Amino acid sequence: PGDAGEGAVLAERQAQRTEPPRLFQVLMLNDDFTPMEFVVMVLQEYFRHDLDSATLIMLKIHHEGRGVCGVFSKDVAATKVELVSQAARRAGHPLQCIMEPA
Ligand code: NFA
Repeated sequence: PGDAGEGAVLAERQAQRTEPPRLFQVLMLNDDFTPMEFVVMVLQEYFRHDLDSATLIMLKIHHEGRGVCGVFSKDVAATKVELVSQAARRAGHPLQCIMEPA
């Protein structure tokens, strides 16, 4: 009576052992050649930003040199970097997309 029970105790121990997933920022870097419209398109299509948000992030990158596109688990961040880098290469733009621990 008033006791959580063996199952609940084991579940609590398991919860304490499990580390929260580490998060990674995906960023884009400024360059002198990639069109602003391409960067806005990438932010909308690959990161699900709306036009206003995508435009603000693109301008931040343009003026400050880098900007955060989103924060994801490690595997999702790595996939975003790969897909964006491929899209930029395919379009002939030098746009750089990287990830770092959040
Ligand atoms: N600096 C680029 C230009 O003037 C635009 C740009 C913004 C490129 C953000 C890369 C990232 N065309």
